[in-house]
Amino acid sequence: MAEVAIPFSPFPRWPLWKDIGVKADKDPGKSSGIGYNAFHMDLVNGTLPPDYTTLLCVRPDPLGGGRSILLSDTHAAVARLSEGTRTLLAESAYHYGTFFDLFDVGEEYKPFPILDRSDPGSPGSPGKGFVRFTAKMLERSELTQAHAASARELAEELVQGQVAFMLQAGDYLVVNQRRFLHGREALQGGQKTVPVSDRRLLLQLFLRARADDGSAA
Ligand SMILES: O=C(O)CCC(=O)C(=O)O
Ligand SMILES: [Fe+2]
Repeated sequence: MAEVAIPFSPFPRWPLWKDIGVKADKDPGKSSGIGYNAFHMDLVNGTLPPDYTTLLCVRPDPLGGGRSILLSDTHAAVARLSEGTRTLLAESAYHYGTFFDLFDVGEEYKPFPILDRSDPGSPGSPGKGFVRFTAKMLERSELTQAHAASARELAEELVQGQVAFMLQAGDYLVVNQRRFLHGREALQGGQKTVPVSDRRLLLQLFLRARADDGSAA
């Protein structure tokens, strides 16, 4: 991957390849949880989210759940919205999650705009700033009624371009965060009957685009 972009670790406490196992007692909607991990951008509340998030599948869920979800194209979905909705999405009125002990992803962005019109994009995707979206904020963040409604409208457009597929052992998913969002369907019930060492396991690596890279679209 170092040929494509620069691997880095936003989490100083974790190794470069962060493992995502299965913890039956964790918040089911989060990384390593057993439930639906709603579609999102990683590090959505940093001023400089990773350009790419990548997931290497070491072991799929032996019980058959946990398909990966990909949604595209975020900019095409935005273009289908009304100007009024886009104006609301461009306001700094959204927030999600905590920002703690992170490295190389900028400052905490709170509140943030979903459409960041000040973001010039990356060298490979000029004019394509991040669409800072996480479906988790629809459930977990307090938003004004108008901003929540706009975010829901965008979510409805985004799911038009949703696909789900099972990562098999050895499969490697590379997600350009300027064009795609990602998530995970719930794992199959009964995870507590599976020994921890046999449960689904992914390794996650983040990448930063090179400043001189004109081909990373
Ligand atoms: O479990 C998965 O397939 C995805 C996990 C994820 O999106 C994350 O940890 O950021
Ligand atoms: Fe993620």
